[in-house]
Order: sequence, then C-alpha cells, then structure tokens
Amino acid sequence: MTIAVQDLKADFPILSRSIHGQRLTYLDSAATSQKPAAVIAAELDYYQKTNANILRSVHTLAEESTLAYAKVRTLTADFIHAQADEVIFTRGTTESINLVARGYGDVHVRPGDNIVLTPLEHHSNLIPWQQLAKRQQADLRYIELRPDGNLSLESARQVIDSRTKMVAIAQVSNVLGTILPVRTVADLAHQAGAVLVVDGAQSVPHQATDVVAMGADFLAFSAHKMCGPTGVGVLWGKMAHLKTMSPVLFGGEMIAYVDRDHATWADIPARFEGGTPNIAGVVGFGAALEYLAEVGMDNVGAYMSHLGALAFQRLQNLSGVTVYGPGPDRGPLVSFNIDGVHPHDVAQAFDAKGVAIRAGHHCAQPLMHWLGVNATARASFYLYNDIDDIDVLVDAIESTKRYFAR
Ligand code: 7TS
Repeated sequence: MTIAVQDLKADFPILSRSIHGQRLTYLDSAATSQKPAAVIAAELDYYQKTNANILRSVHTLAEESTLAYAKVRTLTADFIHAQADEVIFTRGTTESINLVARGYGDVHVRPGDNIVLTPLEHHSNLIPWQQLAKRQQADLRYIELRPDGNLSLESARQVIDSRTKMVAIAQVSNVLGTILPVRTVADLAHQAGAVLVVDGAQSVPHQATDVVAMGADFLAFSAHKMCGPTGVGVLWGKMAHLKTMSPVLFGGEMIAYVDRDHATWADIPARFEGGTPNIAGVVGFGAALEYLAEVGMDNVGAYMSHLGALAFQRLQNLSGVTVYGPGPDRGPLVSFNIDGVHPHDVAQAFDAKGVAIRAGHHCAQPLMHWLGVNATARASFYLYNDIDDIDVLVDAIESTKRYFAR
C-alpha cells in the first residue's frame, strides 16, 4: 500500500493519548474521524486572524473571510468532480438529506407516487423520506437485500417503476460495510424518470468520488467523517434539479429582494444557506480536503479496501464470533457479535483496553430487524489505522471471550 501510516498517525494529536493507561486504539471512525493538526490549526488560525461574517461587509476581514469560505466551495467541488455553485454547505449529512426531502421532495412528489429506499439505510436517510411520504401521501418501497447483505438488483428492477419519483440509497452501509451498486441503481432510477439521492456519509471519506461517473442527482456527506470539523456537511445537486427546489431555511442572506409581503431568492447556492453558516468549520473542512488530496484519494481508497478486507478475514476466522454483512469486498468496517456477550459489554471491555468501538443499533433499526439482532459491536477504520490496530482488535475480542467465559 502506498500510504505511510506511521507518518500519518503522527499528524493526529489525539492518537498519542492514552486511555485507562493504554495506548488509544481508535476504531470508531464511522461515527466520526479524528482530526489532523492541520485542520485544528486552520480553524484556530481563522479565528485568530480572519474572523468576520461573510457576504455582508466590505471591510478587509469580511472580504478575506468571504474569500476563504468561497475557496472551500471550489475545493469541495473539485473533490467530487462537480461545479462550485452546485455545492451547498449544511450542518451534515442529516441536514443535507432533510434539505432534499423538503426542498425537492415537497415540490415533486405527489399522492400515489413512490419513494424507494433500502433496508440498510441510516435513520438520516430514512426518516426524512418517511415524513415526506406522509406529507405527500406517497408510498415508501424497499429494494430488498440478498442474504449476504448485498443489494438485490432483481428487487430493484421490480420496485422502481413509473410512479417512482425519488430513490435514496447509501453508497456504503455504516453497519454491514456493503458497497451498493450506485451506478446501476442510478440507471434504473433514470429510466423510470426518478432522481437518485446518494447518502455518501460512509463512502466519500474513503474513496475517490466522481458525481458524474456515479450517476447521482444528489449526494450528501459530512465533513466530520473525513478529517474535518463537526457541524459541516455538503449537499451536492445537479444544477437543473437545484433550480427546481424550494429553499427550506428562510432568513438572512438567502434573499434577492424583500418587501413587506414578498421576497425573492438569492442565486444558487446562497438561497439554500440562510443565516450565518459555520464559517470556521468550513475553513477547517478546506484544510481536511487539502490533507486528503495530499495523501491522494486513490491511495486512501485502496488502503481502506485493504483494511476492510483484512479485518473481515481475521474476524471471520474467530470461533464464537458472528460477523455481519458481505465478504471481504466491503467498506472499512466490520460489525460483529461475540456469542453470549451483549455488544455494550463488549464495547465496555474494549474501552478498558484503550480500544474505542461503537456498540448499538448504529441508527439503523430496520437493518437490526433484518439481521434479527438488537445490536452489534462495530470496529471502523480510517487512514490512520493499520494492521497493528487489527491485531489489537483481535486480541481484545479473544480476551473478552475469555473474560465472559469464566
Ligand atoms: N448516513 C450514514 C450512512 C451514516 O453512517 C451517518 C452517520 C449519517 C448518514 C448521518 O451523518 P451525520 O453526520 O449527519 O450525523 N453514522 C454514524 C455511525 O455510523 N455512527 O455514528 C454516526
């Protein structure tokens, strides 16, 4: 692999922390990634040297701040091979998906239409659609999974029809690691006259992204899962679709002209970014994008696939451990259960060893129902993890098994 992980680890100050007297092994990057020093420094530097509101004032700080914010829009567009004015900054994937569901869905979805999802969606890519379906008296439909956790294309062909207005799917599952066939689903959606919304929360951080090649109409993702700050997200949409959308957040800086009874909207994307945005966060996100670009997203992609496959193979060979989801071809995470031990106890036992994982339903309760479990433990990786961390994970599982077998 072309990533010098030992060098990268040194870029992340938090990784030198110890937890309960042990070296921190951070395996919870699907929840949020750690931040390199360059990102932390960029936010601090912004507040110390540039801080001012954007788009309003003509003083030097305001102009520098406006430029810094605009520069990150261009960086983001370049990162996903889009146009800068198609990039809307939000607070995160959740807000991005709510924005499409309200802004696009309320305009285009009519009674009797249907919205197509999958059973593995994070609640962020489920509840906004449930609510839209209720508001518009539309139906929700599901493309079923195959027993191995991969998407059934046969089901996709059956479910998507001429009344389908929107299809919303994750590119990578945050629980199973399943990689969904986005391009094929995009083609099916488009043949039916529907738009495809892609939840990229677990994919954009881990692989090179090209919205055109993907065939998506909208893409949502979060800065905090890709070395950036919390409180910043992106909604990318094709300009032709954005033009048909209604703004959702009304107020300052999203207008062109206002009188007592009437208002007109600012250009896109400003009309979707009402109020003062998270300027410092966006600046920090810019530093994150530069950091990832320097490592190279093709390198990150190859390395993440390698770690995901390796972790799957190592865990699958352990007795008394159930690993969920498809085979080694998956995103960089592995959900598992240890026979007879509640996943929360697993996470607690791991924490005592300085190993941070997540346990629970991972905001994907319909998927837990499909798996027939209440919860799983999940280890998830990012570019600062290495094979030693997978050894630590395996050792932690073995010692937890021994402890609970006593
Ligand atoms: N979609 C997917 C696939 C996700 O994994 C998450 C967060 C979201 C949407 C929501 O992102 P947010 O930034 O708006 O919160 N996933 C997780 C997780 O797996 N553990 O904690 C958060």
